[in-house]
Amino acid sequence: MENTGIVTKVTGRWFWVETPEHRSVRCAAKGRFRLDGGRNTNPVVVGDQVTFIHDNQTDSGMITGISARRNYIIRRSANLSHATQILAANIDQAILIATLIKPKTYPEFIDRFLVSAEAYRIPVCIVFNKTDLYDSLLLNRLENLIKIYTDVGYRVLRTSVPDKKNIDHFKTLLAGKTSLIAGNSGVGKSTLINTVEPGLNLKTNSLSTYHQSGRHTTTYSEMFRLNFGGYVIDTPGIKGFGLVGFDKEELYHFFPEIFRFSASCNYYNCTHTHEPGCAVKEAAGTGKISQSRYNSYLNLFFEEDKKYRE
Ligand SMILES: Nc1nc2c(ncn2[C@@H]2O[C@H](COP(=O)(O)OP(=O)(O)OP(=O)(O)O)[C@@H](O)[C@H]2O)c(=O)[nH]1
Ligand SMILES: [Mg+2]
Ligand SMILES: [Zn+2]
Repeated sequence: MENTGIVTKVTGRWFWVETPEHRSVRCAAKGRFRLDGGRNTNPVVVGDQVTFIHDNQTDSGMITGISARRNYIIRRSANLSHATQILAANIDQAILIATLIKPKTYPEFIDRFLVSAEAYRIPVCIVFNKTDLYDSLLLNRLENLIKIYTDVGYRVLRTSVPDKKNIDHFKTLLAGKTSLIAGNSGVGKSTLINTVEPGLNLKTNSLSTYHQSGRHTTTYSEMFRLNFGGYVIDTPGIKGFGLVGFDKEELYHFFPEIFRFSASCNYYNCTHTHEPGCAVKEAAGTGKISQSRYNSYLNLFFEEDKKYRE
């Protein structure tokens, strides 16, 4: 008998599939699959809607197919291989957890994440966590960043777990949706999820072992059902996100404010890097576009071409 379900976890050769009745079935899969109507074959990832055959004798399953993906977020490969690693598929929103200290999240990392989400039209919220650790200098920097990102149109939240700051807002954000939680290792992704859903008991980097930072506490993506509605996907800390599936001439489409100004550029094929009469460069010069966002654009634009394509 063929069943359907959502992949919640992938470990080695096992795929955990949650059925519509909320039962979790351990499944195997033979290699890669062609998505409905697609040309390429794909490995099964968290969030995939799959069909599987259930074997009553072993109470396990065999995955037989994957449905076409609504969207997905790609992790930049750790090595230079061209293989892309999909973090999760079919998500309603992505929540980027960032911290200004322990560890420091760089603006370019944030912008790279926003570009990958924009490319698949995935709504993003940026959550600045650990605000209890910020001194006046960092609080000042935080306000600047919040202004930059809210001006572009992103939703931003500042949270602190020990101070219980905005934890209720974080919970409201998650309710009823499938959310991918992403960010560098150690920013508090698993801790924040535990705070709103204590029953999950996710492993976190305890304060006493904080000095071992650099080690990932969460080692694979996993999807959890929330008892207040919705699903959350905890992911391992990431260094970067793959910019895949578009040409670099299109990059400016994924910086909403750059895209807006580009309408007034002199040349229709302006790359917004050096051209005379570039409205984007001018806006960056007068502060209408933030310098840090424009720098990220230039850095991503001049990155090696090969990183853009599969
Ligand atoms: N001071 C402070 N510490 C926090 C806060 N949130 C989380 N932490 C601490 O930060 C450390 C790392 O938290 P984790 O939840 O393991 O981080 P993670 O993002 O899941 O890390 P990986 O699983 O490695 O990607 C832990 O010691 C947490 O207790 C916060 O708001 N303030
Ligand atoms: Mg974690
Ligand atoms: Zn231009």
